[in-house]
Amino acid sequence: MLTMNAEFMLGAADKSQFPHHKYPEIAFTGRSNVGKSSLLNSIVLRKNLAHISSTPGKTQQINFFNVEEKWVFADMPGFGYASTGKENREKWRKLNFEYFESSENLRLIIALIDSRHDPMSTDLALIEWYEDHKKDFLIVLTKCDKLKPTAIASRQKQLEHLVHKCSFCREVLPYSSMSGLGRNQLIGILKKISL
Ligand SMILES: Nc1nc2c(ncn2[C@@H]2O[C@H](COP(=O)(O)OP(=O)(O)OP(=O)(O)O)[C@@H](O)[C@H]2O)c(=O)[nH]1
Ligand SMILES: [Mg+2]
Repeated sequence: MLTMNAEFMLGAADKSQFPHHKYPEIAFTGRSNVGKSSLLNSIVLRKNLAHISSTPGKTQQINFFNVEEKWVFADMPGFGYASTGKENREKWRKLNFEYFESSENLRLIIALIDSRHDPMSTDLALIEWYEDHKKDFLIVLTKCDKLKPTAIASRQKQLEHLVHKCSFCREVLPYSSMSGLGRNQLIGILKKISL
């Protein structure tokens, strides 16, 4: 498998820092520790492009990466980390929604959900928001290497049922950054995206 060219562009802690460029943007969202940075690294097949952390909730900015001069990936700050205070939650909300609302190049939001757990209320609220605001999104079930095939299938069914009335959900994709499960399908989806 070929690695992809990928370059860190910048980290944005507020709206004034969002980058301007000519590529379609893909945003990676989900709770802290769900595996956003690992997913990003697994797509480009580089271990350390996006910083992987065992301490959740560290990244409080949106990190932008130019990939293959084809896409810009936005690694969003994670949510739901228990020790994050009210002030941080408010900052997180503002940064995320300002980005979703103002990015003209945003073409797909990848909503990551840990395949081992039920989705959190924040996951569901975000999905509802994407649907209401007509934002194309894709649900990626992470860390599937930790589950048996039957458990993966039932988690996939659960999520498919949750979104069965959504017009903007592309699909629910089982994924593992470790085994590569789902990578080819995901790249297939990315390749069809244009501005
Ligand atoms: N087994 C397994 N572990 C994974 C997988 N993806 C991520 N992890 C582990 O989950 C932990 C968190 O991964 P990250 O990629 O840093 O998660 P994140 O969503 O970027 O976290 P924040 O940036 O803190 O929001 C790390 O210890 C990873 O090694 C996967 O597909 N399989
Ligand atoms: Mg991360």
